[in-house]
Amino acid sequence: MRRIRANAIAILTVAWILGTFYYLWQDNKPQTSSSGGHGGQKVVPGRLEIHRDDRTIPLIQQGQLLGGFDEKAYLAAKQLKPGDDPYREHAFNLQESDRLGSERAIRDTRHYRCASLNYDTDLPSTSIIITFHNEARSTLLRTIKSVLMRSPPSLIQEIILIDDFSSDSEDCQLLSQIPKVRCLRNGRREGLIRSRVRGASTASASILTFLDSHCEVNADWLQPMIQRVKEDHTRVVSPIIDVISLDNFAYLAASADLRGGFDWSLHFKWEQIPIEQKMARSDPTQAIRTPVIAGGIFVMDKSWFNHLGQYDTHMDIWGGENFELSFRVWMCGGSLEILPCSRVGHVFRKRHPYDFPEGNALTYIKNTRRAAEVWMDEYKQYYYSARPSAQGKAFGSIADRLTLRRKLNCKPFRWYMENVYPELRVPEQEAVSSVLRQGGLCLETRGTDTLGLAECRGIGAIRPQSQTYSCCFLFVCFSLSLCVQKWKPKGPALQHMVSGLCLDSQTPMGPLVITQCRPQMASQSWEPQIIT
Ligand code: LR7
Ligand code: MN
Repeated sequence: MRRIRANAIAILTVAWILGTFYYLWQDNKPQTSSSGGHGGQKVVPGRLEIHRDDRTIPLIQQGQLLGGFDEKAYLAAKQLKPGDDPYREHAFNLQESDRLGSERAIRDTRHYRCASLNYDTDLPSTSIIITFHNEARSTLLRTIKSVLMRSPPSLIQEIILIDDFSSDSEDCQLLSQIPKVRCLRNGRREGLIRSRVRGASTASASILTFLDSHCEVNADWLQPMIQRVKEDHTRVVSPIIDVISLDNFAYLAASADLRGGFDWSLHFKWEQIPIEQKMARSDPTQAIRTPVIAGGIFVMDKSWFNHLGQYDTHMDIWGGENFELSFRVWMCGGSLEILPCSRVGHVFRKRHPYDFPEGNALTYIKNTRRAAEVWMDEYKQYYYSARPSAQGKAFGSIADRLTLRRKLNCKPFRWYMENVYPELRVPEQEAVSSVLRQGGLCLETRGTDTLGLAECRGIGAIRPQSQTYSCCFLFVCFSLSLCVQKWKPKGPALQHMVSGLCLDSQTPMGPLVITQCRPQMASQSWEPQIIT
C-alpha cells in the first residue's frame, strides 16, 4: 500500500515538473503576430483588457544603439537606498522600475489586423520631444530606448529632452551621449507647456512627436501616426495609451473603444465611443475621432503646430493645455484622432510627484480658466458653475490668444458642441433629472470618488446621463484619467459594462461594492426618482 502511494507521489511529481516546464516554454515561445485572436479575454474593472495570448514583441538588437553612453554607470549612480520608500520620490514603485532594466520585451497589444497594414516607404522623419522634471533615470532611459528600438531608425530625426530644471542636471546631460539624443536644460522651472514649446522650436524635423518621460512605445507605434499626418497635415493624432502598472510595471492593454472626453469642470476622462459610431466601425484599425486628447502623447505637423499658435505659454507647470490645444485644433480647421494601431504604454500615477510653486489647485484653475475664457464663448458659464472656486482667481492676460483666435478665423464653441462633442450635455437639459433610489435612501457621492447610500436630498446625488454613468464610481479609481466606469441597467440592477458586475449596497449605509449580478436582490435594486 505504502509502495503504491510512493509511486503515485513520484509520478505526480514528475508530471508536475513536466507541466511546469511545458508552461514556461509555451510562455516564452515567440508567436507570430497574425496568430493572435482576441478570444478568452480577462476583464479588469476600469479600462483595462488583458488578453490571454502572450504575444511579446522582440526588441531589435542594435549593437551601437547607445554609442558612448555608459548605461550601467548612469543607472547605478541613482539607486534606491535600503529602507527608502520606493514610492516616495516618483509616486510609482522605483524599485520595480530599476529592477526591470532599460529594455524589456512587451506584449504587442494591437489588434492582430494592424500587423498586416502597410505604410508609405517615404514617410517623413520626426523630432521626438520629451520634457521632464525629476523623472526617475530608469523610466526616462526606458522611454528613450524603446523609441530607438521600436521605431524605424530613418523616422527618428532626433530625440529632444527638455530638462525642466530637475535637481540633478546630469540626469539629462549624460543622456545626450546617446546618438540622436539632445538635451536642453531650463534655467528655471517652466512647467511642461513652455518646455514643450521650447523643444518644438528647436526641432529640425517637419513632424513633432510628444511623449511623457515614463513611456514605453510598442511595435510599429510611429508609422500609423506619421502616415495619417502625412496624408493630411491638419490631423493631430495620438496612440491608444496602454497602462504600465505603477506597482509592478506590468504592461497592460487598454481598451480600444475609448476616446477622450471631459465634464464642465474641465476634468479629462476616457469615455466609450458613442454607440452609433461604434456600430459604424467595420474596421478595427480605423482612426477614432476624439473630442480631446489626453495631452501627453501625440504627433503633429510642425508647421501646423506653429500656424495654430503652439501652446498658450502663459499656462504653468501642468494641466489644461490639452483642452486648449484640442479646442483650438478642432475649431480652427483641424481634427483629433486616436489610432488603434499605434500603442504606447504610460505609467499612470495617483498623485503628482513634484511640487507646484503656486499650488496645484490654483495652477489648474489658472490654466483651465485661460482655456475657458479664450475658447468656450457663452459655454464658459457651465465651467464656472461646475467650478465655482475658479471665479475671481487670477489668470493673466488673454489678449494675445484672443487675437490669435480672430486671426485664425476659428469657429465658435457652439460649432464644436454641435459637431464634435454633441454628447456633452449642457446642464439645462438635465434640469429634469433623476437620482437613484433604493428603499428610502439615495445614491450619493462621498468625496470625489466613492459612493454611498444616504438620505435623499437631491444635491450631490448621482444623476444618470442617458443610461450610463460616467462619474468616477467606487474604488477602482487610479487617477483622474482612469475614471471610466460605465453602467447600464440590468433589470432593476446596475451593471458595470466592463466587468459585468453589479452595484450592490450590501448593508444600508455601508460602502457600496460591485459583485456578481443578482438583480432580484433588494441590495442591487435601484429605481430612478425624478427630481426637478
Ligand atoms: O513642471 C513640470 N515639468 C515637466 O516637464 C511638470 C511635468 N513635467 C513633465 C513630466 O516629467 C512628464 O514627463 O511633463 C510630463 C507630463 O507630466 P505628468 O506625467 O506628471 O502628467 P500626467 O501623465 O499625469 O498628465 C497628462 O496630462 C497633462 C496635463 O497637463 C499632460 O498633458 C501630460 O502630458 C498628460 N499625460 C498623458 O497624456 C499620458 C497619458 C495619461 C492620460 C490621460
Ligand atoms: Mn505622465
